[in-house]
Amino acid sequence: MNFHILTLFPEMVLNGLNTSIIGRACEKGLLSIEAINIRDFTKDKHKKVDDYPYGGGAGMLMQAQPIYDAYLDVVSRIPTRQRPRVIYVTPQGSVFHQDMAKSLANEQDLIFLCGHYEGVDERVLEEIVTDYVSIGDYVLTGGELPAMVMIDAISRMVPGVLSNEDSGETESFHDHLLEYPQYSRPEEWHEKKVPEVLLSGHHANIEKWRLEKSIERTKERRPDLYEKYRKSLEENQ
Ligand code: 4GN
Repeated sequence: MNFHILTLFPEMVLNGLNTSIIGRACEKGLLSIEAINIRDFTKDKHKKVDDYPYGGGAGMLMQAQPIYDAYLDVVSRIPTRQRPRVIYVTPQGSVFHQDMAKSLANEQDLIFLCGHYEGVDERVLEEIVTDYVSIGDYVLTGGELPAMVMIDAISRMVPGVLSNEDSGETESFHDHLLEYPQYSRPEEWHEKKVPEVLLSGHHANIEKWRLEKSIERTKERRPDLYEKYRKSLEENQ
């Protein structure tokens, strides 16, 4: 998976994505992450990339030209098959979720466009964007953090990025359920004991306990998800 991020703050995204699991996957060659500085492509002699909105209104807009030329530069370096998907991160997009992360992980190349100021000239969005995606119903100062969130979620779905043990984590019967509680050493901490069943070595009982806890927790914290879980059980009968 090759990520290409069009941004005015390349160091922000690169610094945020070079640590831990994602950083190691880059070293292993499973992922590549490049940040393209949109400002490098402006034809303005003062390196300007923004201007006032026609019709008036607050703030500035990112202009079409530097974004489009940065996009053309990326596309020219991608092996020519189909047009790569271009994700514009915006509060006006469909809300990102795990299934989207899984399906985007099958792409060879993904281009992310990160906006700033009050937005981006609509005409360049019309020409290059294939997917409008949001990470939730709130507004941030720039698209970099949402892009990083999505890239992290997509990357962990790329085969080999997580250890084999971890990689089944979002599969099968765990669908629509929250994770069960987990415990590590010591066996007692602040007068709280680790649940007895987890020390029993009885794998069937442990699985049963974990499923019960997952269900309990989902019902309590995410009634909306619990409803989906209940419906999927009904369908499988
Ligand atoms: C995306 C972008 C929130 C999201 C953003 C989101 C930058 N805020 N919910 N802010 O995924 C104007 C130009 C706001 C770009 C945009």
